[in-house]
Amino acid sequence: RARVLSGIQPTAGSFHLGNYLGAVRQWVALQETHDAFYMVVDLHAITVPQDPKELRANTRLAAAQLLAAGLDPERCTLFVQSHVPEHAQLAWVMNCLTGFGEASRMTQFKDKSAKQGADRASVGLFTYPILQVADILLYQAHEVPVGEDQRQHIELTRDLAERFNGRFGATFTVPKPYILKETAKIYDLQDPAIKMSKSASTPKGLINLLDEPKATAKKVRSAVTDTDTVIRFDPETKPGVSNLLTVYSTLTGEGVAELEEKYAGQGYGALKTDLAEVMVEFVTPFRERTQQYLDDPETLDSILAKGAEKARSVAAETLARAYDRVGFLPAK
Ligand code: AQP
Repeated sequence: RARVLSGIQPTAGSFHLGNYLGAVRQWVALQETHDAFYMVVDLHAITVPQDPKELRANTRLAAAQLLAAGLDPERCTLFVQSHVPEHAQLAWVMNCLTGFGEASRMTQFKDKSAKQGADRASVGLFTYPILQVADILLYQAHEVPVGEDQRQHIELTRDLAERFNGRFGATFTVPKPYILKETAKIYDLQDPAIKMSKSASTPKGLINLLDEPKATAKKVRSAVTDTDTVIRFDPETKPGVSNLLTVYSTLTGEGVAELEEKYAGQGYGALKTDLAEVMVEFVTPFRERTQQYLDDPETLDSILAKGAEKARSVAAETLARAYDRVGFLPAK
């Protein structure tokens, strides 16, 4: 079986619809066909300041949401990044292989540090993509299921894997991004020119899966569309409507063309009302299942402990090989 690896930050509390449709949904599907490793990336979370108590609670909450979304610990390895110290240990080596200019070109860092003010951004935020390189290479992952915003980081991972292999001999699998075209980028409901994101979206444009279903339905019904009334998938000229059609189609399995036909001659109101209902049907059981996992922290923690053990056995082997190749003297 080919291997996949991906991670999600525990920072925001609730996952948003972009996280789910862009990434987590694919994780659930891939556990059936691949040797799948998924993690809650708490090391990445502290690249911006976190309250320790909240970070701990949000880490469990992220794991609970992943299980509620359909990850099955019998079918995949689910763990917390900081439980596997090899991530930080390989990241150091990767830091030393990365050019300063190369790291400076990462657009996510540029965007995020611009928002915080360049002087306030941490060095951790700057090197975060390199930690991500280590995350992926440790597991010799063939594919990395993510949203479009992560493509550049996967490119960096490929470059560094090739650089290491070229300099020290074949060590790492060179991974490919696994990005589904349809859901690569879910847009903000109020501003369909920007991606839905926990930091850039306004509360009305961001669908948090754990919000009150009623509030979510309201956000869908007040999504920005356009002044035309035709329901047609055309991301260039009708980004708002197209985004709604993508979400609708992915959640129900109905094709976009089918939906265009179903709503032909009807206004945007009908589409939005129905999508609001589809969304409520999706988030209601998701919230309940998440709560069930949270109510039983012992089971949750034991799932994560087993996952970490399995992840560590893979990561330790890769790290040992990489350290040997670099020329570190083995500890006796
Ligand atoms: N709008 C999106 N459309 C498709 N995929 C998305 N992802 C995030 N937003 C969208 C994908 O979700 C996965 C987890 O991302 P993350 O750990 O970076 O989560 P986040 O920090 O909560 O995501 P945000 O909202 O994108 O954060 P900020 O505000 O920091 O920019 C990734 O695979 C990502 O591609």
